[in-house]
Amino acid sequence: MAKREIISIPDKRLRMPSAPVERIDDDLRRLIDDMFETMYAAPGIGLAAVQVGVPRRLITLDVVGREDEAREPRPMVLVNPELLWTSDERATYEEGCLSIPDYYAEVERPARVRVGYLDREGRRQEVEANGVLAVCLQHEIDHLEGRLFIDHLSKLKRDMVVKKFTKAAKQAREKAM
Ligand code: K1U
Ligand code: ZN
Repeated sequence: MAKREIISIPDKRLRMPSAPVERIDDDLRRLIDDMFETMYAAPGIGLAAVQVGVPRRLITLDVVGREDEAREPRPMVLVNPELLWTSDERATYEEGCLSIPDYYAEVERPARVRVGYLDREGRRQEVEANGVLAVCLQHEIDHLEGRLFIDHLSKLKRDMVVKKFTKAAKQAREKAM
C-alpha cells in the first residue's frame, strides 16, 4: 500500500467528470488500498479517485474513521456509484474537503439517499443512508461529476475560496522557482 498525493483546488482535474471503471482487477484493488491509506492518513471520511489524480468512478468511505477508537472502522468501496433515489426532505451538514484544506461550510442536501454500486469483487450492491453517510456519499459522487461542495454555496463565498487557493498556489509555484 502507498499513500498518494491529494490534489487541491484550483487543479483543473477536479473539474473533469470521471470515466466509469471497466474492469475490477488487481490493479484497481491496489488503487483502492492506496486510497484507504491516503484517506485514513489525511485524515478523512471519504475520498474519490480523482482526488489522487485518477479520473475513474471509484470512491472509498469510512464515516466511523480512525479517529473514533471506540467504534469499529467500517470501510466501504463503491465502484461506479449511482444515486438511485434522494428524499425530498433536506438536511444541513458542515462539510469539508481534502482538496480544499481547512475550509468548512454548511451545505444543504437531500437528507436520505439510495445508491447502487459494485463492490470490490464486482458484485452489485445498494445502500440506503441518512446522516453523515448520506452527506459523504453525495459529496463523493459530486467529485465524480467534477463538482465540489463549494458549488452548493453562494457565488460570492465560492469565488472567495477559489481566489484564496489560486493565490496560495501561485505563491507556492514562485517559491519553488
Ligand atoms: O472527499 C473529501 O474531500 C473527503 C471529505 C469528505 C466529507 C467530509 C465532510 C462532509 C462530507 C464529506 C473529508 O473527509 S474532510 C475531513 C473530515 O471531514 C473529517 C476528518 C477526520 C475526522 C472526521 C471528519
Ligand atoms: Zn471532497
